[in-house]
This record gives sequence, C-alpha cells and structure tokens, in this order.
Amino acid sequence: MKTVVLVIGANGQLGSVLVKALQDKFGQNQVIASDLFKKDDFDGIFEVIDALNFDRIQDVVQEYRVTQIYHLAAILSAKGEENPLQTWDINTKTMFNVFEVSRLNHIEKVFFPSSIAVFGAGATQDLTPNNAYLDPATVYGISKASGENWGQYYYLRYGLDVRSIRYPGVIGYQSLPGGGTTDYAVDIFHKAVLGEPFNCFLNKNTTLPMIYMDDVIRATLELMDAPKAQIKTRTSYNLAGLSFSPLEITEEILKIYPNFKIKYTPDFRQNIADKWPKSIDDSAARAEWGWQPKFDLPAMTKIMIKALQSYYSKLEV
Ligand code: AKB
Repeated sequence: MKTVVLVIGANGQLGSVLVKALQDKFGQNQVIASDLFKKDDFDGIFEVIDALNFDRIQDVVQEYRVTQIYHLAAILSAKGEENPLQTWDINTKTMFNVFEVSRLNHIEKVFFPSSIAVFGAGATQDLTPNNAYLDPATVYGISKASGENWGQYYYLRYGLDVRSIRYPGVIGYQSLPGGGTTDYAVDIFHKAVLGEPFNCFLNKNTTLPMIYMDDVIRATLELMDAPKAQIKTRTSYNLAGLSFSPLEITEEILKIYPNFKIKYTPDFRQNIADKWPKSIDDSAARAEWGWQPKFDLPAMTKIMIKALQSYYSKLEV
C-alpha cells in the first residue's frame, strides 16, 4: 500500500521541519500537512484542520487515503498553565479524535509525541529511566502521561500501531517554539545573533534535557520505520540528545560572541523546570530501535549561529 502521511500541527516548531523531511522521504504528493491555517510560504498539500473536529480529520483521512498520522498539535507546558482545564480539553480531545479516526479507518501507524514533562518530583532527575514513576506537575505533562497510556491501550486493545517519543526541548533554527519551558534555548541564539542582550526566565544552573532538530527528526523517522516487532515500549520512549544549563550554553555562545550579555530573571517556568529531569536514560530506544544522537552542544551552537546569521543577513538586504 502507498504510504500517505497526515501531519496534524504542521505549522509548529517541529511540524514545519518534519513535514519537509517527510516530503523528502515519501514525495510531496504523499504528505498532507494540516493546521488551523495555511502559511503563505507553504509548499505542498495543505488542509485546514481543527483537530477538535473529528469529522474534519476523518474526511481528510478518507479523501487522501491516509495510512499514517503524526499528531503534533498540543498546548505546551508553560502556555498550558494559563488555562489548565482548556489545555486538558484541547490536548486530550484532539488525541482521542486522532486515535479514534485511526482505529475506525485502519490507519497503519500513528505517531503521538510525549515529553519529558511527564516526569515530576517522584522521578530521579539524573539519567531518568524510561519506567520512572510519573507524577507530572503541569497540565501538559498530565495530558501527555495519560496520552502515553491511551496509546498503549489502543495498541493492546485494538492493535493500533501507536508509537511515541518523550521529546526533550527541541532546538532548531528553522522555526520558533511557542509556550514551552525549554524555549529559552532557541531564543538565546536569536538574541546573540541580533547582538541583543538576553533575559533568561530560568536561573543559570537549571540543567534540562534538549535535542538538536536534525537528531529529533531522525529519531522520529527511525522510530516510525522500525519493524513492529522491535517496538516493545508502547507507552513512550525516553530520548536523550544533550543536557545543558543556561550558563553552559552561554559559555558556548561567548566563544563566538564574546560581548554577549545575559541576565537571569526566573519566573513561574523555573518551578516547572525544577521538577523535570536533568538528563535522560534512553537505553530502551538505543536497544530496541538503534537510537544514537549525533549532535553535542559545541556542534549545535556553531550550526545554530551560522544558520541564524545567514537568515538575518538576508532579511537586512
Ligand atoms: C516544553 O517545554 O513544554 C516542551 C517540552 C519539553 O515538551 N518543549
């Protein structure tokens, strides 16, 4: 059967890059990007979908004979705290719509992203294991922890092939994150390249798990490509890229921009970050489908700065 992929949440930080990677892999006519609106510069097939609308998802799935769904739409950790009940409604209703449409339409594979936000005070913070106790303290984390279990339920009960990764903070130059606790690690590069000072909302020693965009896209595609028999973890896989604090990333940036200035004004996001892991044990992903990260902090810093220099210099012309 021809693979036809539907990406829900295609305008987001990860979605916009993942859609291009999927187009490269399967061909532009086999990838349906969707979100609440179409961006002017989007190239490819796009359908406006509000994932709260079950019928709309199902119509698109049937019209294009979709075989795989990547459900990336969600309200993230920091933004989600502004209106907890609405966040719960949106994150869980969209997830159930995707799982149910997938079950009823015999979708071959579903990707449901989880997050390091599923961990809370009950998990050890260094090399947090895949099967750590989950007591998330944000509504986003609660919705992801429950979503992981629902994904496993759909697999065990209906045989729906749901696959999932617990994403760390994602860092890339192509797109901006929105509403997360790890967003500072992208913003800091933009400020450095623009020659502006950066006001960090986390304190300088807050170490968090992060991952460079190329690694996270590759991980997602590798997980979705892995033979079904190898996927033994049906809740979600821990995934490690790199771990660093604001101080450590600043030290890397200072090697390229010695005059870069940062100050620290921790806000409510500090409380969120304080309960998250500092580093992740991803041995299950490594053993079961061969995961290996490629980018460390110095390599990522150099690439981010070079790419953003090029982006901003073109804007000036
Ligand atoms: C967030 O900060 O909320 C996200 C995440 C770690 O899932 N980037």
